[in-house]
Amino acid sequence: MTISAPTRTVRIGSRKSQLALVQTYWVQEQLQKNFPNITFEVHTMSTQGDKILDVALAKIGDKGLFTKELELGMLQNQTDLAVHSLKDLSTNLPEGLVLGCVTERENPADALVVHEKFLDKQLDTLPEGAVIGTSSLRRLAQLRHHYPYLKFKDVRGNLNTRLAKLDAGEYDALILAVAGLQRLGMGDRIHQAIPLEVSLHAVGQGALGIECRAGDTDILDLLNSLEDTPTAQRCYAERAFLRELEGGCQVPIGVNTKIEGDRLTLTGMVASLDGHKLVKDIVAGLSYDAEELGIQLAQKLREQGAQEILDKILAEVERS
Ligand code: DPM
Repeated sequence: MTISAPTRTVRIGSRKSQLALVQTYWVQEQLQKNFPNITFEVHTMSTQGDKILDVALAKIGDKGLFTKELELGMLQNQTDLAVHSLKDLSTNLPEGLVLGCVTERENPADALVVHEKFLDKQLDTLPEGAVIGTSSLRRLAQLRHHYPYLKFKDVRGNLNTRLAKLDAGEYDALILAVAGLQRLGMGDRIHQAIPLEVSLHAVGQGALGIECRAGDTDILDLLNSLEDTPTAQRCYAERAFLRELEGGCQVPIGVNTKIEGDRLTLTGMVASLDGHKLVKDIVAGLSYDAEELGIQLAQKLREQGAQEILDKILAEVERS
């Protein structure tokens, strides 16, 4: 079967959340534009992560929480590709599946969203004891490091649920991804983009990763048309860094990357949950060597104690 055959239908797997659907419909539209003779269908599925809403993310672990059912769909030939927020996609994919492309990244930063009583405040000027909602260990550890006088409280649920809890006064502020808020048309809730000096973002944040079967060259050709090379190189460096540290998605590991000409700069940090220990370093080299740079940075941070920090967190999360 060739991809130009007018009868071909390509089945796209997606989670059902509002954000997932916005992202998937965007991918469908781009593919439809690039390949008008192919029919692109969206198949929605619930993942484990959508069902377990009452347990802190850190405790349920992260092994494919938001991706497993979508991956099974491809392996069982019910779908041909799956659209993910790249940051939710494990750095070790199941046998038989590959990262087919990485799309152009939006602003990868974290955002501060405040209750109306704090509209005149910034992260720096929130009062002692202000309650910040987040269930990201990465955000928690970095903010505790910089603002030890703030309070932190877990928050789950989709964006609308979280914002409703904030507006109802359960929290004084939330930390959310700029990209997610923007894609849902809620960019006006972004009170402050958090500076990178305070919070390094998650690996792959702000980019979409599209997964497909290894060796499915028809699909890989289609996905190639959506790849943004600079974003892909940055994300390959970030993912190699995370993979090398054997961190899942739910660990206090943050990154930032820049590409200037053919040079890629990767900054990374690992922090303890109480924010007391934070190791951070930077590497630079040819963007062509993206994965090598990620591995180098992981080794550098390990020499500064990153492994001990991570081992301790793993033990703590298992015990709790
Ligand atoms: C992962 C994390 C979170 C999501 C952990 C982290 C945030 C959880 C929370 C791996 N996935 O960032 O340290 O704060 O409770 C998620 C969001 C997006 C993709 C929402 C968000 C949108 C942004 C994007 C949940 N996954 O981070 O506010 O596509 O990068």
